[in-house]
Amino acid sequence: MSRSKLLALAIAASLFAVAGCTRSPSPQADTGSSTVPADENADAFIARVNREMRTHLEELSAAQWVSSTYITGDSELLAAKANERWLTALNGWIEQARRFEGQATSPSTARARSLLKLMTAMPAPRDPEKLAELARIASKMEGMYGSGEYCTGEGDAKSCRQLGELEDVLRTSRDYDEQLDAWRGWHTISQPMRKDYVRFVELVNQGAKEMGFADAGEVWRAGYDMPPAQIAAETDRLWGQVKPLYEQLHCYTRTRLAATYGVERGQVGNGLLPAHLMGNMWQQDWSNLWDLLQPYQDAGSLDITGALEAAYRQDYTAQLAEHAGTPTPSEIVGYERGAQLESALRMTRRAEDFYVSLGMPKLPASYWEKTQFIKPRDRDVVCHASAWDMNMGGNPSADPAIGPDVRTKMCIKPTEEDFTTIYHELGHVYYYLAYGKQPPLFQGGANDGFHEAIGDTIVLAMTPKYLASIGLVDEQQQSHEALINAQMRMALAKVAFLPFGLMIDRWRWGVFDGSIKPDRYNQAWWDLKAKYQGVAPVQARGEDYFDPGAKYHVPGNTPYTRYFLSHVLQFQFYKALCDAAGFQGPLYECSFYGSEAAGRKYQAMLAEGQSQPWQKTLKTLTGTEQLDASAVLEYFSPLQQWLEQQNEGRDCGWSSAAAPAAAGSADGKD
Ligand code: X8Z
Ligand code: ZN
Repeated sequence: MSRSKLLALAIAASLFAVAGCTRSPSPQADTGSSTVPADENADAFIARVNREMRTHLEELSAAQWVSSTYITGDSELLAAKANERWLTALNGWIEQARRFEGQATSPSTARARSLLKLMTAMPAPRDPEKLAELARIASKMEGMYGSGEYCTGEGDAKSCRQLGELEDVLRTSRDYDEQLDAWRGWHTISQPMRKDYVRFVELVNQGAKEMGFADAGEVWRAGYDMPPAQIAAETDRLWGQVKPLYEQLHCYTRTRLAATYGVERGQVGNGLLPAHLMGNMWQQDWSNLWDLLQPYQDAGSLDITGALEAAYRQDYTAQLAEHAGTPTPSEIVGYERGAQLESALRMTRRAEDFYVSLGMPKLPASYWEKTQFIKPRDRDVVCHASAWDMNMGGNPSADPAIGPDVRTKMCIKPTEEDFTTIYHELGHVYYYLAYGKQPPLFQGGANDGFHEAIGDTIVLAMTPKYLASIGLVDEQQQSHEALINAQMRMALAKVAFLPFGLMIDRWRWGVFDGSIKPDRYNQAWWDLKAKYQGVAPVQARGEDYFDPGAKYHVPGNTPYTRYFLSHVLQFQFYKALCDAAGFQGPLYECSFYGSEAAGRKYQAMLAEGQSQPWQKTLKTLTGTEQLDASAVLEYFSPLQQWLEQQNEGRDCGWSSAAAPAAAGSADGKD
């Protein structure tokens, strides 16, 4: 998880007012908070918070790492307790900071003070019992998601599948009913979360109000160095820029689905795409539909998953071949896992190589020792990919020799999606490493969208030429057909994502501000899915379901607007780095692999962390302070033209009113 995610799990309001500022131990001593010196000025206060914060976060990260990589009731309890201690300490600091309100301080101290509150994604009530309840619910929901499974059959015939296996069905099967079963199956895991989520919303809203915000959604929107209302308008503006491109992709995809499944089954209602047929549980990335959507069959293969799988199989058969005699079933499993790990390590080393080619350091040895690369066999883990900064760049106060402890946690499979996700995660890791020398309060993305965009910018530079250079695809033809294929590959990941990146927090903002009440949670979710993405379930999804909870970031309480912003910012970064690398030519052809000039510029941006308003950081890299989706449009301009030709004469667009009403019962029958 990114550090702001850690903070998201953990930040809260205060238990005690310490305005008295005595030197005697405060009543919080048992929670780990230090005493508050009576004569402490604002600078000294921030310095102390920075010291104490590092110690707290080390403990919290360790507890959360264990609970995410070894889900049990015990690890859940320990993570909740660590979270509680952290939340309490943070409350104390927020309260203590009030002493300095209205005081003139250095700009850096003023910024650090305002960040204390603004980093809060899970504001907790002051009441210690409610704070503890919130910490428990947060751990519980994350555990429920991580251990979620869909079981069918009974007795000896009972079989259970977790998310990874259900995703495999959506990725590889083109059987309508089989996909529907996998999609519906996964969405059963979140039904029991609904009650917890309702309570969670009450608690974080109370915490937000106690901090002076209208609700928890406003806390989230306040983290963008602009008035909270403005970020909503900004995201609307950006969506307006890219919506016509999305609509073209949607229209083309609908036609291909109709060709595959028939006109009746290829759409829902008036032009909506069936949720279970998009190759992805949440319809956020359509890359897995490559077999249906590839524009030209004979224009060079871009089958990255095929190449990764072939390499995996080769490892596996090589290991088997070395075995004398017939291997036992457990030896076979051992070989499979050996090959899976080898494949995951190879993919990760490949991603590291890109960063190193830009002049960035190699990953520390501890990264390779402590990372979770593949899904363990013997226990439940949260497979959702994340990057962790365990000790904020080392702990000089404990031991100056302790270096950074950065890790990733994934359940890597040899697929294109996981391959690009590794590049994404290493973007977080290189951000942690670059800003590790900043004081803890400034260790974060310039805004959270920056953190998400670092690795994805590298993914944009994974051009067919780069992929061919690392042996994942064949030498590419130089033809218009090959270009359109390459653009389509990128669009299925990047353009398809845009409305999804927007709708999740449109839902949560509404939930937090009370305009979406619990009795309409699911209805409102599918209304927004229809409105923004133009997708719908093929059977009604009543309020017995809690479909938002089947997406990690809802039970994990990770704000999502960051990903929408990232999908705009990464094109701005990409263009700037291409310029820095001296690239000339159409944007979509640029790879800055191997450019130390681009790397230096990137690294300089990363090293700033969140020490200054993001607009300033953006300007240093790109020359503008504005978020702007025109680089997205510039990049995809050949594809947009091609799609417009393909769609000519077709009735594009959709009517969201035609989504099946969410009024059905939980068994899916209307
Ligand atoms: O959650 C993630 C990363 C970890 S920050 C794997 N992403 C979003 C998602 O999976 O929903 C990356 C893209 C969007
Ligand atoms: Zn991320």
